[in-house]
Amino acid sequence: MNKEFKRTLVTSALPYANGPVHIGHLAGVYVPADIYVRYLRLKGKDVLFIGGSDEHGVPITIRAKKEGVTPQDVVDKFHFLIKESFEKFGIAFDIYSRTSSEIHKQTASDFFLKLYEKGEFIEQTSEQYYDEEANMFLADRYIMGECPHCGNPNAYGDQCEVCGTSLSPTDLINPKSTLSGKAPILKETKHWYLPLDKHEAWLRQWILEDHKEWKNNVYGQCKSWLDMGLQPRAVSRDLDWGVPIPLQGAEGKVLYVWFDAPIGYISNTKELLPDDWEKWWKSEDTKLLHFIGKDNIVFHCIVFPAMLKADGSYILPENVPANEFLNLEGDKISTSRNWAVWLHEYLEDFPGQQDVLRYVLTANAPETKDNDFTWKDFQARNNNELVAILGNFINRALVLTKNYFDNKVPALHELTDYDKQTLDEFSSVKQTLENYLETFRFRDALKEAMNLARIGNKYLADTEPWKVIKTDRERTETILNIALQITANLAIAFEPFLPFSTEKIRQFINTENLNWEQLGNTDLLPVGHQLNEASLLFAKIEDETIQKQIQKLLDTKKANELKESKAKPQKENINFDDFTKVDIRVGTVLECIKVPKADKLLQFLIDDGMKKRTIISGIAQWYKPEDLVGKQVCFIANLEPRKLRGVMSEGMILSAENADGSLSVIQPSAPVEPGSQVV
Ligand code: B3M
Ligand code: ZN
Repeated sequence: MNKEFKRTLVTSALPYANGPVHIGHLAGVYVPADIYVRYLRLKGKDVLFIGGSDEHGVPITIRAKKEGVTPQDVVDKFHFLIKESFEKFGIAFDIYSRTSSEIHKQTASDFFLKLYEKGEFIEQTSEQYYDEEANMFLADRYIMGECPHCGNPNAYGDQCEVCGTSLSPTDLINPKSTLSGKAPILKETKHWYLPLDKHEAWLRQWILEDHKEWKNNVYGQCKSWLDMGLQPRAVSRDLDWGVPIPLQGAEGKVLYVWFDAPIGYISNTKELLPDDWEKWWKSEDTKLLHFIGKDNIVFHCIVFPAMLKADGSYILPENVPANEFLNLEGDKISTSRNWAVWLHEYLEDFPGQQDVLRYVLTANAPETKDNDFTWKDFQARNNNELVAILGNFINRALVLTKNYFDNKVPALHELTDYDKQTLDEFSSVKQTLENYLETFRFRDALKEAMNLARIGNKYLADTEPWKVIKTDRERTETILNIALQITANLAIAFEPFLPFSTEKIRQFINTENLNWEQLGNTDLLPVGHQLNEASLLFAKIEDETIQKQIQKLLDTKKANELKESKAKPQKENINFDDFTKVDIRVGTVLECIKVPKADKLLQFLIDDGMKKRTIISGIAQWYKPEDLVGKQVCFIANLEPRKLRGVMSEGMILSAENADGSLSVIQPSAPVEPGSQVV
């Protein structure tokens, strides 16, 4: 498809305002989108870059409940944190708004209504779990129970996190509502469905035939969805957080978050351009591009296009350059396990070094497969590439010009073959870079830009102006003129990737207006042009700094292991005789009091079938004295009596110890005679 477009509308996935953003977000979506947009702007193209927070959905309501605040409180907190992180990393949105805005609610509501009125939905009644105590239908995430595949007792209604199987709530054995802890009942509820099956034929043609140029990972995923056959998808939910369904009798129902979120791209455009938004969404000469991560492919390539088509007045995306995932030090990035490099923390730990992260994430972007971020690689790329090649070259060119020529661009004299050869290498750079950028191959584009700096670095190393100056001033002038032209080219070539550093370079060379078309020109800076004072662009990152970051991750890993360790290593084997030496029995608790001046100890009086015995137990942190009175407990009857806090304790009550150290007393599953032996 080599259609000419008048304008480009770039959207980037709306991150859930349910937590801060991390390097995975940046590498997968926002840096690539930003590179593309900056490139188009530098070319003088008409482009709009839309971002925003996705503020609906069940995880946000769960977080709110857990923290005892409203969902709006949750999204307020994270929306602004996320927005700030993006700003600080130079992600140059034209607007970064949010789906809890009025204009969004109105837009999404109208969108639904139009489809409803056109008869684009089907209505279906089904049975869903309902919590009678909380008086509400339960979203899948609000139901827990036993996984039918692996027996994990804490599987969620949509997925078992132990074996990874996708579930539906009715698959769970012994389902329980996480709101009340009670077993939910099945109750009828009505929902609206987008019949994707009816859209299958044109989607097949549009993607599989007309868009063979889409990235392999995207095309492949779409093909496998289409080959499996599309099913109707519910676009409503029983929930009290979201965009209300604008129909009578639909009280307590909202739009499904994946229905309203992509409409957020439209509402945010409308918010920015209230009078002019339509040409961006409805005109055939607009090129619409969605930058997303791989988990969002089906929504952007199949569901949202079907919604747009059902409306009938919108254009469809021209491409969806989705990326794969970035891992961190070999493990999947995970918000809940705190396995991430958070952008707001990076900004604190590496102030002013946003471009370093942008560089590393682009050089190592997960464009065609999942990739790994490691701190060692981060350090190496900074020290060996940004500092040693790009920074070093520019610094030498500028410092030498200052020292020898009073910070003015020196004259160009006769060129040697080597000079010509060096300048020649510039002539094809623009085209090569464009080819990569236009096809979303940002890693290759960055490599090409770095190659320019390599050429410059090598040129100075080979020509050695610091030696030549001693004998040949004219020749030195030529060398540094060429080095400065290369510098100006680098300011253009790197602008999409390293906006902060290129701004500095432009400042050093005292040239504000550079545009993409000038790339490859070797007369960008006129002879005599006054330069400014330069400073270092990049600083070496020391081992110590990297070690600190690695240690931070090791600490996280340790904390997670502690949380997740289900079992301590097994003790050495014993024989049966050893076992029978231990006399474990069941007794009934008659009385229980706190041991004075001992926070951890409870004193029990136990009916052991023969007599009343006193046992001291260190479980006061987890049980109140009255909790266990009348209950049965297991205890070791033949443990040597010993005095604790002045009281003789005749045995030991058995408890199970959780990974966090908390204790839970062992009890028989049905009442037994006091004194019964545990065998
Ligand atoms: N919030 C999911 C995600 O962040 C979702 C994207 C919406 S894009 C319209 O992965
Ligand atoms: Zn399972």
